[in-house]
Amino acid sequence: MRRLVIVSNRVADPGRGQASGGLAVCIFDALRVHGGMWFGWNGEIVADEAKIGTAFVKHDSCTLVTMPLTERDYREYFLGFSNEVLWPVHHYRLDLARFTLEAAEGYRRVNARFAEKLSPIVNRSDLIWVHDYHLIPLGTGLRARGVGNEIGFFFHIPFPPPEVLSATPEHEWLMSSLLEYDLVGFQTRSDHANFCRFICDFMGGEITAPDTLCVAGKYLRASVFPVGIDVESFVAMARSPEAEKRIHRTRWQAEPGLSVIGVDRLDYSKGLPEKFRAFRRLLEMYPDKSKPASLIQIASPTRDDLEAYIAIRQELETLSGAINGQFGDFDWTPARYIHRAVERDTLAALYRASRIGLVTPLRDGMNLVAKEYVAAQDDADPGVLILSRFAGAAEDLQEALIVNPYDIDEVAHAMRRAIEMTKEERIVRHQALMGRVRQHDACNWMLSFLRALSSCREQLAGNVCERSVRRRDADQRRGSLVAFPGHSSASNSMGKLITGTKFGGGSTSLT
Ligand code: GDG
Repeated sequence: MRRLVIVSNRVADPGRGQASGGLAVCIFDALRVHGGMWFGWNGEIVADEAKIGTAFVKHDSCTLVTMPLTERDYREYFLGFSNEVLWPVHHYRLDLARFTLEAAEGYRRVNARFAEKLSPIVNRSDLIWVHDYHLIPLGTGLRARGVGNEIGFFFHIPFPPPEVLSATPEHEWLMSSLLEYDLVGFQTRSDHANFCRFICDFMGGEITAPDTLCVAGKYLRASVFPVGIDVESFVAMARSPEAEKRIHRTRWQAEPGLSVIGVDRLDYSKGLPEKFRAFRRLLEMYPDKSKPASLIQIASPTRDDLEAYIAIRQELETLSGAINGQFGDFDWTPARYIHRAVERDTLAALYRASRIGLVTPLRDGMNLVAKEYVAAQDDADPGVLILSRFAGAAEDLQEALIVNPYDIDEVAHAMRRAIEMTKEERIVRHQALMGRVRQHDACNWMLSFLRALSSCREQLAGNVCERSVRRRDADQRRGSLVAFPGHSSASNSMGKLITGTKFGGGSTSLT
């Protein structure tokens, strides 16, 4: 089996088992299945750039290779360009984007350092998979250091329409760095369509075959790979004896009415204030202070050094306080807002104990919480998923109650409908949703991406591509003539690089 090298901004420690954040969750799931190496930041800050070294830790089937950042890197690369420029722009929030030259420079610097530290430990047969917006130019840095391997890139976040994206200073440079990857993956068809439109309308490129794009003589593949969850382990977690006990406790202590669960990082993209307002509207819809439902909102802390995140926290605290002040009673706290991360098995139990899963982001790449809520339900008496049409998950999970999260009345009415929905209708919807969650699970996501990545060069074999010539030159500079991993001299028509070597049994083990 060819080794998989996953690169992401942050490497989480699998031993700690409490990953809040979709990227960490799905990379755990991918590495559990495949094994390999995971390279990235260890979450630590050091004072001096000279002290940055890489540490190797073996963990079951995977090796974690990590390094720290400096305070300046954290400020400029992580908070600055990644989270005050790319994150808001990709979530259609141009009003929140803050661009500075220092941040852009920090982003380039840290990406170059990732390339410098990673390139010497890459084997020629490795498949390299780079994750998310922090590392868009990493492919360019690796190519410049002679890495000729197949490299894929996956956007966990939305890819906005070109008219929005082009508000990012540096967008031309960023977009042309994507051309150094063999494969670029997206969560949804609409993200993919936005990307193709950017390539064709703003960069003068063309679509030469399904999922194949050409810009100025460079070819790349771009496809849709919807992220999923490890369904079976989530189902097992939600049905474990510990979960049963917790569900029992939760129900026994339950506030009047049904419970509604929300689980989101405390991020402005997740639509939390709108969700609270919709919940307040629901309470207003019921006469005589009857108590139709209670909301539990887990809002795990994230990026809380940034102004926009401090503001949303304050807004939520005010809103939940106002709802409880207006509607609460001696025996009832209608909105419980928990601003900390909770254990994963607790989440599973809370999902299962809740009649409504309320997932209403204003914009989201996919949203794993929607899939986890479905997987946790009791097949014989399932709850109802209410899902924002602006979550990537809505492209697939059409049997949820699909809502516009900006429309407070519509979301409140969907909650009312869910409260009143018959068990028969809930079961029919749940069965369909569960089928879709199983169909696009974590394993499927990973394997379909890796299969596409390992066959990219065969797919592009007929195209004369300037990139392959540059790779050949880079390989020659490294003093060796190598075939692209997994291809014999006879089958490698891309770069016409001749050896008889086959690495690691080729790509077949991934298929
Ligand atoms: C990004 C994209 C895309 C949340 N709170 C706690 C906790 N979580 C877990 C959830 C879920 C994950 O974190 C959140 O994933 P999402 O997909 O909902 O959202 P993002 O973090 O924004 O993820 C997103 C994803 O990447 C994958 O590609 O779907 O669109 O934005 O698994 O359960 N986990 C624990 N405690 C918490 O308090 N243990």
